[in-house]
Amino acid sequence: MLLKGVQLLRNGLVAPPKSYNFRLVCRALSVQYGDGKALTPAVRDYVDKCVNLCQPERVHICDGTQAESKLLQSLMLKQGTIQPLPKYDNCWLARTNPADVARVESKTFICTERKEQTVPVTAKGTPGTLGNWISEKDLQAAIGERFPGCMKGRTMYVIPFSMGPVGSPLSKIGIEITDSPYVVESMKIMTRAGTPVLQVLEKGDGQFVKCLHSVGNPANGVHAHKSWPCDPERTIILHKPAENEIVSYGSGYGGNSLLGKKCFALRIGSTIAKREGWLAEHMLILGITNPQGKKIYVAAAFPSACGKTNLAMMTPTLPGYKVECVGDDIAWMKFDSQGVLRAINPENGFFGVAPGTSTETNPIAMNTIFKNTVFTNVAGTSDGGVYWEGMNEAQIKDVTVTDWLGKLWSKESGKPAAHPNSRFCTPASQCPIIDPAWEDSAGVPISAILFGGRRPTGVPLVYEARDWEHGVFIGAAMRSEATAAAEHKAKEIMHDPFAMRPFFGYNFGDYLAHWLSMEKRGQLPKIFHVNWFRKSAEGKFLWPGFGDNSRVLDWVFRRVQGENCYEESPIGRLPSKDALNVAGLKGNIDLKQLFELPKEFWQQEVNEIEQYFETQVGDHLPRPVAKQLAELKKRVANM
Ligand code: GTP
Ligand code: SPV
Ligand code: MN
Repeated sequence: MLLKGVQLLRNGLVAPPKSYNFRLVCRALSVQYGDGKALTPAVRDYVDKCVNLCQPERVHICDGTQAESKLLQSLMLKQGTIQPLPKYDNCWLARTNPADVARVESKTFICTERKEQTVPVTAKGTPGTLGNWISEKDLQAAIGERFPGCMKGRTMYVIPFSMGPVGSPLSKIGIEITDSPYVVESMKIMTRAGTPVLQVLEKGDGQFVKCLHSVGNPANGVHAHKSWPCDPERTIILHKPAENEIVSYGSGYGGNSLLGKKCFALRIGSTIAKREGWLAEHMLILGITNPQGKKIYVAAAFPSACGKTNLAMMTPTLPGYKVECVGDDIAWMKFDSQGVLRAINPENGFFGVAPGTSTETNPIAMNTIFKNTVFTNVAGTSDGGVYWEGMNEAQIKDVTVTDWLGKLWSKESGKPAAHPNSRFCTPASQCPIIDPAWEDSAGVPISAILFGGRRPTGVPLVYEARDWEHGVFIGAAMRSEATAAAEHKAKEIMHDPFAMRPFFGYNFGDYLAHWLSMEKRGQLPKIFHVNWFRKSAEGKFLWPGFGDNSRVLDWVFRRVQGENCYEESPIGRLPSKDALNVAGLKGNIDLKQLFELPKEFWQQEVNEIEQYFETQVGDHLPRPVAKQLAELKKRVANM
């Protein structure tokens, strides 16, 4: 297909016409910042193709320095994208277009030759919910309708970045091309970005993931919101795993635009992991030391806005315990030559949910985020600070508050001051409990994996899988209340297998088979399911959560050490009587209600899972997972 001077070739999303010559463009185009010569030939070629397609006025090759940050901050100040927060040190507040506030799952696509490489074949008449497939032809058309000339008159930024420590054998490199200085500054926090990455590319195999991003052309008049250009109606996020390529258009927000995160580390990452025999997961990683001084590492998959950041930085209420943070959102895990499952956090920062973060719930986050941080869609205060729901209200006693929409706010309005998906973007290295091994290129050994979600009824505080196969089934059967992290209706209980529903890079059935295949690779961590969110009939949380979740980690720890502190139940292993350490727990905690397994609920749950597997996964469901469901069904019938 020929698109206004740009030919999009089959073996890549973005390719120039055959007659195209890089040196010609270089002469015509001013490299406004950075050193074009530092680019490897393959990177230059990619930049060149993007220049040809997007037709920017200038190119800025990011070096990752502080001087560069100063420059971009003053540019964003001038454009009104950010405002300073003088109450803190080098902190900024960005307010987005209210139409661009979260990930858009319905506009996120994976392109493979055959549809079932991306998604399972669903039952007749059932729309799939495990990802969206797009054909090559439609993908080319989508790019052709959006990208030609989209950066006219503006600057194209080239961000070399590493997921994982620069130069580590487990790390992978990406090049993100964007027209958003906000994305540049955020990527410099969330990844290791800048010139050193180019040096590694030069010395290594030269492989990188191609990431093209544009907010769209403000000159087209589609941007009502001057300081936050975006094109919400035409937003689209495209992935081509076979080419290690990502193209994202129209949104500047989070996972839509910081392409190292969900697009690369999870969607493309999971396809690379499948090929290479490892796992790329939506998981936090933490280290926990018990009162005897023994330390283990735990990974946990909870859906978006369901408590990963909080658990990863937890301050245990149980005396003698210490938690240290390796990562809060993504884990790359691989068995080493000794058969030990080792995990690295490919990220360099936290893009964490602001509302609910306070000195009571997450003091460690509060001690991390008030320097070198970009806040997005939180409220601002007249003393140059920030505010959100759940933060100590004493903060706003003598000041006026401007809400995330830029309007003067009062509590009486009944509206939230901060958007429920407002976030802080902050360097991981600033976390006071960052684990000493968080940048260890060998990764940390994982002894336990937790799955969890927001389950207001029926699901106990914690239970343990009977074995690996049962654990894989538990991951596959995960459900959780929808949150503001994506465009779904809040409160609806949705299936979110492995907390990966929005992030699978390939067919979920094949993903399950891949997880099952880990069984022969090495020593398997124990698998658990946790639920901090069970509610009483009055709608109150039954469990205090946060630091008291250390009581659940204590049980997990003891189970990992082989302590016989469990009893069997139809759904899995529960803490035996008195095995959960509740000493010193404040308030009246109704443990009976917290662990109750109502037969009717579990019958419905089993039917729902059965229905889901049948209609959504169909023939792609591996037999061992179907067998696990059948066995659970039998046990529940005999409850
Ligand atoms: P993503 O960054 O979207 O992947 O989310 P996340 O899983 O890191 O979620 P996060 O830890 O930021 O938690 C989101 C919300 O859940 C916040 O408002 C927290 O206050 C709340 N939360 C976290 N842990 C608990 C808990 O143990 N109990 C209760 N009741 N709420 C919690
Ligand atoms: C999530 O939604 O799981 C996030 C935030 O971690 S975002 O990066 O926007 O995807
Ligand atoms: Mn996440």
